[in-house]
Amino acid sequence: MRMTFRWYGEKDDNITLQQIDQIPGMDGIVGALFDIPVGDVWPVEPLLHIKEEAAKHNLVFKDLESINVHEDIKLGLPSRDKYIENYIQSLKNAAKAGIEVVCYNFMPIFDWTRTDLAKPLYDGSTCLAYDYHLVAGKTPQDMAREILDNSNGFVLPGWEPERLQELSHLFEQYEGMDEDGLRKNLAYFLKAVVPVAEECGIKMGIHPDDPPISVFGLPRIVKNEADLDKIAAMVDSESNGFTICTGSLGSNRQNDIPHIIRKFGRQHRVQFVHLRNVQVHEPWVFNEVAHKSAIGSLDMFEIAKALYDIHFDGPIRPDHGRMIWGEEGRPGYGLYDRALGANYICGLWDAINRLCGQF
Ligand code: DNO
Repeated sequence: MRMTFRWYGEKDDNITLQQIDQIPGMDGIVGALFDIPVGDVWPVEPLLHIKEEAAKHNLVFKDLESINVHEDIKLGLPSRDKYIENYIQSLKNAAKAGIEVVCYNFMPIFDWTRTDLAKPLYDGSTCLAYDYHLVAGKTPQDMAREILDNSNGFVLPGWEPERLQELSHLFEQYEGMDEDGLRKNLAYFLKAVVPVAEECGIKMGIHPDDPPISVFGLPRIVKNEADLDKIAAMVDSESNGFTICTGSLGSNRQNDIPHIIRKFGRQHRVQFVHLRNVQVHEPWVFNEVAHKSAIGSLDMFEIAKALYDIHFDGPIRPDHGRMIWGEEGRPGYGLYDRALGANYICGLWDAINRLCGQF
């Protein structure tokens, strides 16, 4: 595996590459071009620039999160072909810059959603949390406003202001679309994009819906094993793969993550892994916690063991961390707790490697 850390770039991150390099066991960064509007082509040069900067700090840059999919593609509008062409060009350019893995999602309108970005825990740390009781009675606008107002001045991934300005219009456009309708649009996209990804050596990994349940009546199609089966069947290629995000899938206790990893790992469809622990209090009421198994609902050892068993050699990143030790930063993406998470995962991996001793 390649241990990686999500980095928002020189302009947008308060964490430096040097700090990331100082985290034991860190191999690389996961990056993106945050100033390119969704749907436009990503050029090669700025990707090469990130690669060079990362290399100065002994870090590789092979993983993108995310080239976001334009809403017109998800909606299946006639204009989608133009955006698909652009997506294909972005993949080709990414490949020229040495990118191997591209994460994306197919969630209508909202990317991840939370009802609290700074829920206090018993020890004074804060974390991201979701409670479906708190969504009832809220409008999408309320939710968007709350998330943007509480982001400590940072742009949050997937919450691009230009998209959110059009919320009401977007909701109208999705009226009447069910899961099958959205699935058809994903299949159309994948049939066009995956052959090119395969040709240029890129593995695509769709990110699960976060949380994996319909929010505000919008369809969601990446929630569980059955959904992943349907996506895998859309295009028979390793480049049509998955980002296994344990915090997203794991917020539904019905999802058996080690089993999902083994099953899709055998098909060589696990391309990227986000490791995060969550404490699930009741269905659709959960908060994020430190990575250590005993603290949350997920057995991180079993998850790491499943990854080891499939000989996973792609990127793993510690996902959302809490805010600890007085840090102020982008919610979910502070330095300290993610660094602790990476160290914990490396410890698990070393121990499994020593015990099973294969690679
Ligand atoms: C949130 C992230 C998501 C993720 C996208 C992938 O913190 O996990 O924004 O990057 O859903 O496309």
